[in-house]
Amino acid sequence: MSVLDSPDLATIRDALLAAQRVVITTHIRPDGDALGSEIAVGRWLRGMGKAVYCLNADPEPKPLRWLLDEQPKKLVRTYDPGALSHAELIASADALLIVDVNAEHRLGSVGKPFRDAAAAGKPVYLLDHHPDPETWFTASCVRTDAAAAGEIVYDLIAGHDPSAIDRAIATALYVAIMTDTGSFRFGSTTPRTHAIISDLLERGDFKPEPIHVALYDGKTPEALRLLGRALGSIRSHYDGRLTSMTVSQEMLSASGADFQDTEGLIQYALAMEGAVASVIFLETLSGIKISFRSKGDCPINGWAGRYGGGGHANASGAYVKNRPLEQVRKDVIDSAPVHVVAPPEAVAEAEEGHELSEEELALLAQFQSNR
Ligand SMILES: [Mn+2]
Repeated sequence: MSVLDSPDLATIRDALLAAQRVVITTHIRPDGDALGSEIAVGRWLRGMGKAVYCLNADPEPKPLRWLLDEQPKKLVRTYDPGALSHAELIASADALLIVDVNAEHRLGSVGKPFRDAAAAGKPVYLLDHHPDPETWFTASCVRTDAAAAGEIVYDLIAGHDPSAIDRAIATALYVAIMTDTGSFRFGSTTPRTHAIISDLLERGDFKPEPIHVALYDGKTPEALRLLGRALGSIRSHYDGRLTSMTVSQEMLSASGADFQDTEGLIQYALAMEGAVASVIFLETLSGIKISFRSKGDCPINGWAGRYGGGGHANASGAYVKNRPLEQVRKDVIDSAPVHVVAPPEAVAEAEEGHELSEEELALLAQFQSNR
């Protein structure tokens, strides 16, 4: 297995290898990529005798608790801004590392201490695969073509010592890459993704099935009742190219589900025949969380950007406060065409059988393959 190395990654690897005390963090509401990536780095560095801790603003979601249970005690902790011991961990670290997120506000309560540490001259490194990173880091390795931060972490570790990838690290990286690629189905999945997974399976000697069961087959009756209601809320727009789903507070309480149970629901809206993009509106107590998903060459991060959010080309999000659900819904759906509807000229010309330009042919192929 060849390692994809680069000067920016090597800089961060050298800095981590030189450090004795490292604190790692990731984004709020950490997912499989966030936790798997930081655990893999943490286990790798601890394996060399370094003092390493992951301090996250939020605890792990329930389906990932087993992964945390497999780690040494206190490798991953939920940051307590009032805890002296946590402040001391950050203060005494030689290096801080951020994975799978690139903006201070997405670090939650850990954002300020990390930013303050950077301002005070402590090295803060970034390993991430999201576009448009902030620039306050000492060094960054950002690969937007990586399907998961876990792929970059694989290169980080394998570029130093592939034999360090034991079962624990391989399992953590498998979780990172598998979850961020939607079980290897999103457009971000590449031959390299599978090559890395192949190497992880060989080195780690673990079985994928129990991981998938733990992550996806542990639904509570309440979560399945919510799924039923959410499926009933699916609407189709613009000739079916866009679908939407809505989860209100009323639906959550009527089903008895947790907000965490809304995770992954949008995939069902995107499963409708002909849909190239989907949007889900999740009513929280403090605002409307909007998630955007798309298939193929249909970037929706610009659409999320209109509502103050952002993310990947095929998976983005935004959060709107102080506006009622119905109004946000209408606004977002009304603003969809420029982002998800194919240019009408391309369709009209094709129907009339005119000669099309290269550009129009490409647009048309995209439009048709996405239907
Ligand atoms: Mn990720």
